Amino acid sequence: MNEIVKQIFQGIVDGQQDVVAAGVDAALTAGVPARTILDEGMLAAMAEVGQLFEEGECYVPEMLISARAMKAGLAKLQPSLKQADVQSAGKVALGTVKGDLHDLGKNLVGMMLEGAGFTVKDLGVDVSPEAFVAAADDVDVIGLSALLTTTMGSMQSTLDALDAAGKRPKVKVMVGGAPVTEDFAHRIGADGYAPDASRAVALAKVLLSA
Ligand code: B1M
Repeated sequence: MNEIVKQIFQGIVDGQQDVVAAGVDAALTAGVPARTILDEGMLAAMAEVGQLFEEGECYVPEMLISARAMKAGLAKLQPSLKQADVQSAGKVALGTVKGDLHDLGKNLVGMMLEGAGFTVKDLGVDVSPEAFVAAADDVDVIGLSALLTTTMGSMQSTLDALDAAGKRPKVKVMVGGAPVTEDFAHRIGADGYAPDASRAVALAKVLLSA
């Protein structure tokens, strides 16, 4: 692994915002591709933090500090993930479902969608089914993110609420997040599932052309 990318990785694991932000700047200046910084430096580091948490080697406060460091890095990386002057490819409302406070994955999906020319309305975290229903009239696609097995049920509740409010099939629904699978997406009646942010962009394009 590139030395600066290693520093970014370790900075996230150690929760050092300044090291991560400076590392991303330095890596971009050195010509390291944004995708490499994201995949090898940042996403790999968050996976490591999750592993340490599972093994009881770190706790919630440390996870939070690592998440803040990742956010500082993402803020620096965001302009490189965007293309300039792209016409809006469609409108997407994105949110982390009710009961779930994890937002890094959702934010990354939003950044990549914006980079591909989508207009993104970020509904935030812990978003109620009612709030998704309220957003449905203004967008083409709704994106639901969940990181906890316990909040996957909120995806079902959100789809049920959209159905009950008569918002489907006018609006397409895509789902994602670490515990979510293609099979689960089918079972709850979502229009599509994406395992990561790049594939979320590809999926949104497919859903809009359907
Ligand atoms: Co939490 N947490 N957490 N946590 N946390 C996990 C998810 C966990 C797997 C850790 C572990 O045990 N190894 C575990 C869940 C276990 C389970 O449900 N099976 C867990 C737990 C248990 C908890 C708490 C319950 C801990 C506690 O309080 N005892 C608590 C729950 C709080 C709540 O939400 N109600 C909690 C809290 C937190 C923090 C607040 C401390 C912090 C979040 C800070 C924040 O987001 N602002 C946190 C963190 C950082 C994590 C880990 C370490 C990292 C998550 C992350 O940001 N990854 C995580 C372990 C792990 O995932 N390995 C863990 C980086 C991010 C870019 O990836 O979100 O997966 P991800 O997004 C990916 C894809 O999933 C996909 O694209 C993204 C980019 O490729 N994707 C989509 C995501 N959304 C998508 C939507 C799409 C398409 C693709 O379409 C719409």
